[in-house]
Amino acid sequence: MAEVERARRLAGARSTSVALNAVTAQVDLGGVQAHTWTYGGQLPGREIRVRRGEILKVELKNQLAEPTSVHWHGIALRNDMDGVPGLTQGGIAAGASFTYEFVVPDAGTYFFHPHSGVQLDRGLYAPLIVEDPDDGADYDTELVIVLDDWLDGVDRTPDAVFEELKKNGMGGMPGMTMTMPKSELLGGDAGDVSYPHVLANGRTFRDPQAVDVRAGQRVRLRLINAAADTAFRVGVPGAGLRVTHTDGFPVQAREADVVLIGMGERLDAVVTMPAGSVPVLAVAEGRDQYAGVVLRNPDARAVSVDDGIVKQLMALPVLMPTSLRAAERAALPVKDPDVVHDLVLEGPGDKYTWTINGKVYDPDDGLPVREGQQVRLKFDNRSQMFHPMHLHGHTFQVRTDANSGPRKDTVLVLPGRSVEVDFHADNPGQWLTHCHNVYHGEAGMMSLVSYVE
Ligand SMILES: [Cu+2]
Repeated sequence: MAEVERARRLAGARSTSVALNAVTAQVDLGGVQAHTWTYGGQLPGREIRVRRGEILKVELKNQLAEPTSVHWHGIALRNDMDGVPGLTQGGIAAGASFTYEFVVPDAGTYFFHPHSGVQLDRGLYAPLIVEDPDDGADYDTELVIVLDDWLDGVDRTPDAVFEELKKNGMGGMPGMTMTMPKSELLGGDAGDVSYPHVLANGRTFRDPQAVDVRAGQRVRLRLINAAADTAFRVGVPGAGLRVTHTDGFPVQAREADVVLIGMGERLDAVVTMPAGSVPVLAVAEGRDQYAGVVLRNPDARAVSVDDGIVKQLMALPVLMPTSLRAAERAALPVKDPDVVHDLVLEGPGDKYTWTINGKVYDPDDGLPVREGQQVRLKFDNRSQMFHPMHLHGHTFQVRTDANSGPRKDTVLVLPGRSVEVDFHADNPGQWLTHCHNVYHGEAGMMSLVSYVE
């Protein structure tokens, strides 16, 4: 057992075992039927819930017709359990099984999904909630909401979409740029793919999930963006948000009306239930689409999720996660970096390539770091589209003037901007850093943070 893994294991740590089946299934998206790939036949897959410090053991049975893998997004786990085929393991063949087993070191809101092709844009995702024994003082109940953009089994498959993007190359089809979503908030293009639906907990706005909550109860929302190509504005018109965590880690609590959540990001916020019924509304940024989950007092009629409420939400100011500050207990010590790596983000090139430092992903070409170093990554976005840049196996602190940005594992880098993140190299292995737009990542926008001796 590696030294770092030993250090993570507490004597007598509790262990949780989960059986996970990757299977095709027919799912009901709320009036829309879709044939897709799922965990256990449901959408989202059933949540896994453990406590900080526990050992999680998951046996994945691949009942799909193609190889798959499971990546535990945001978890600082042992490298050989990170679920990246060709880097940390082989793909799990059709009909085969693989057992993931690792210590879950940090509490927070996480999720898991394949790291194989564009499978994430099917129904293969589920929440992973890591409880902190000290949690619960500032809320009464919690609600996990997973957001997604949807086309699989309705329109085209994600693989067909990716082929189309590559065929059309730079700039897409003639006239296509006109119809692609734009966003002032995101400073450019809001997406590369059009989706017939967006979903909250697997449901369209027409038939949303409804949850009973009594007036005055404080609900901890655990928001997860599992979309492939869509950022969401999320708010509760009629009640404010108290933002408490981003990407699992606590922040200095901030009141907000609306938050923006990019692909791969998570955000926790407490909402105090008013009288009647309110939606937790998620509006697809730059697109005319939305989804929601309805909160209602047991005696109230559920509010409908409709254009009127969307209009209310769109008039409210938006909090960007990068403007949050790490809570004192989550902040990393301020240190000068031992090594700085620049990552220039560009695309799309011919045949829809997205590059880092002019190159598409090459598992043999990494950004070297040494264990114990303080590392700075500088993401420099020279494209017209935002990129949610994700780092495996670590969380970083976003660098701000005051050096006190949020602890995160996924950070939005807007067009023409650069973002610096710092982390301590304390988890040896080969770790991807990549764009969490699944099409950008698959088209090359991935690089490797590579521990060297
Ligand atoms: Cu990207």
